[in-house]
Amino acid sequence: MRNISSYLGIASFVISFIPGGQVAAVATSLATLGIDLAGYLGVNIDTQMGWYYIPSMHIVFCLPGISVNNGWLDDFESYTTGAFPSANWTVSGNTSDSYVDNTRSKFGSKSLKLYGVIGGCWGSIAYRKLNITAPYYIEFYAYNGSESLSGCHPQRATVELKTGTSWTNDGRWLGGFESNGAFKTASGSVLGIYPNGVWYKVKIKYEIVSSFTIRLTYWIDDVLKGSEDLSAFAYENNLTYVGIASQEGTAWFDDVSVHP
Ligand SMILES: [Ca+2]
Repeated sequence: MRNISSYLGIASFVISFIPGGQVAAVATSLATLGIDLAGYLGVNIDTQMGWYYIPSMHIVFCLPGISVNNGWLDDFESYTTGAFPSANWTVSGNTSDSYVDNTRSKFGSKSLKLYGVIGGCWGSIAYRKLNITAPYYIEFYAYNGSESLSGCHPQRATVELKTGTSWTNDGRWLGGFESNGAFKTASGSVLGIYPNGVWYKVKIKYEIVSSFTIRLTYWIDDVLKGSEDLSAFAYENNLTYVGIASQEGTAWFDDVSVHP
């Protein structure tokens, strides 16, 4: 069970839900989600079943525009298919062939497809304001395409922090998938090999340890893979955007979130 009251500023709202770990079936039921006095998440599916707690369930926030007090979750369901989700995201680098796609998703029916020019040096990066202060977690599901990469940064799905919404701004690299499926951390450590064509859950914790040091901790598919301490940049406190990208070729992202 997970205490979510700290970043939900409301007592109850309507959600749709799908069982954790299952991709195919998407429940159409609507349920009422609430938080008890201890701050735990509960769901009322119908009045006969009453309230019970969620052991393992993937919650999709389906009311567009609900913003949590500290962070957010974007499932890309509310955007127009075929268009870039400009209401919340800014694209930098390659702007063509990057859009909300209804042909592939981890949850629901849509995801964000990003395309970096094959054989080029022109990735596609989508930036969104973090709306949170450290320490925090960045989570997303990524699905890497299988194109052969030959450009000057032959990587697939990657993630970074940035001081603004342009690839030219100062940033902090957080890591990503290499062309061979290796996930490399910010310092270049390989966490494992993850073949293309599969959805992976990436979770990264960002902490400011001191004015000199920050710490990144990595999970892939909820398996803790390790952490590393890195020297803080002078602009560390100005890293207020997260950027998800496909450096070359196609990568899809779903359920991107930032939370305490
Ligand atoms: Ca989705």
